Amino acid sequence: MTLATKGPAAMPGPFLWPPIMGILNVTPDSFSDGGRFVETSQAVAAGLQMVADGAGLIDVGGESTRPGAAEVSPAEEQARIISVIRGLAGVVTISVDTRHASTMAAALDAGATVVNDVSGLTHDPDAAALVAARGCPVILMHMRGTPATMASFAHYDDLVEDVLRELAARVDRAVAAGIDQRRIAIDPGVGFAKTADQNVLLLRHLNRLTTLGHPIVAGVSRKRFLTALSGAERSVSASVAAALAAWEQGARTLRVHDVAETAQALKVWQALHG
Ligand code: PMM
Repeated sequence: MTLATKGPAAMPGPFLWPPIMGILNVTPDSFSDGGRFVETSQAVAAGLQMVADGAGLIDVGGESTRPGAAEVSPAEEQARIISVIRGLAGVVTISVDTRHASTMAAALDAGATVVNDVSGLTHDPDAAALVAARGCPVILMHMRGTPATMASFAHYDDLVEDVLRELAARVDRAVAAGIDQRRIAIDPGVGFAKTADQNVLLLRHLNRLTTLGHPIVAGVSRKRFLTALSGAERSVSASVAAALAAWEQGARTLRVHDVAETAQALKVWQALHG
């Protein structure tokens, strides 16, 4: 793995987080199994469609982090996503959704410019140093345990305070590793080591996280807790309603599957709120 900076040095200073981040999961069940080349071209086409629909950032991931999901090796993860990143590089800003430093490095070499780590750079001991060396913006998400174990860690003394404190610790750790704090965004980690009720409570009080002084990214799209609330599975309307509520509570980037619907709803919301 190369830790050194490749290509032009990253621009110093803050990063302007776009309002809509489109989700591009390149896992075996995401696209038709016509082989890797077909899968790559379908994934690139899906990414381009999300750009046309209003996404300013595309989040490319090759490992499912849904509750109970099995781990994927970095080699397999890279085989899934690197050609997709190359196909989209230069067209739109790309983040790589990974917990592995070697995948971060390969993705940045292929044209991604943002790192999104659901473990908040705690899973891989090389990750924080890599992000510091590359100078790229990074999303630090809150979770406990791993996707396989996180359900057993959903016990909090004071949910919002605990998430706030644990996110602050992740930010401190990242800054201590040399990451420019103006390039750090935080994410409450909806659905990660949280029950359905805890997700609701956290979203109601999301605004409290703004006290940390970092832009907030929120991912609520098609998450399981919405099924209980809406009575419908993977409902677009339920996802859009939750995304707007997160926006109202201070989220500045919405990580979504349904880009067109969310972008349209956000435009109306913004117009009506002056
Ligand atoms: N959720 C998932 C994966 N990556 N990254 C961030 N920053 N925030 C999230 O909420 C998040 C994430 C899992 O959802 P998916 O399976 O729909 O991608």
